[in-house]
Amino acid sequence: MLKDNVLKKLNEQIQLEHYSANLYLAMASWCKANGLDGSAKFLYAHSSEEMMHMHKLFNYINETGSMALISAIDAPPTEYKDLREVFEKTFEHEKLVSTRINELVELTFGEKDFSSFNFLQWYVAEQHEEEALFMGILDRMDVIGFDGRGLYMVDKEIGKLAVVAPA
Ligand code: OFO
Repeated sequence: MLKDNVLKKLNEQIQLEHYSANLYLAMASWCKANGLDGSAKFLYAHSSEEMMHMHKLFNYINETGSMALISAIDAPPTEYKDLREVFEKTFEHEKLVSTRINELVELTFGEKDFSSFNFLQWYVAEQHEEEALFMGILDRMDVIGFDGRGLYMVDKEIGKLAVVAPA
């Protein structure tokens, strides 16, 4: 069984991963509505990946004999100035997720809950990859630029990064 404070924070993380999935899904919809099919494809796939992150936490909590919770999730924004803003927001959001994961790691270590500490190492590595992924997209935008066919090229490049999450 998990300690109450660890359980509370793990359940909050479930809520955040769920929000991440909805945020990226809403962004995918904005991209699709604006003719940015490559970015829509990438964000749609990334939304599925966030659902996988959520399920992983959910299963872990239940395996310990504690109860995983699904709670209310805020509606994500639906309007963006441009594609650059979409990906600036993804990067900001991933940095927030990393902060929350680090806080959880610190808590489990302090509580000597080494099973949860060990479980969370997967998320530490994942957040490193995710921050690098989104930072890389912003860098690509800077290199290609948005002049002329720039937006088309950027969108095409982002579409190539779409990875379908394992079931
Ligand atoms: Fe992209 O964040 Fe989940 O963990």
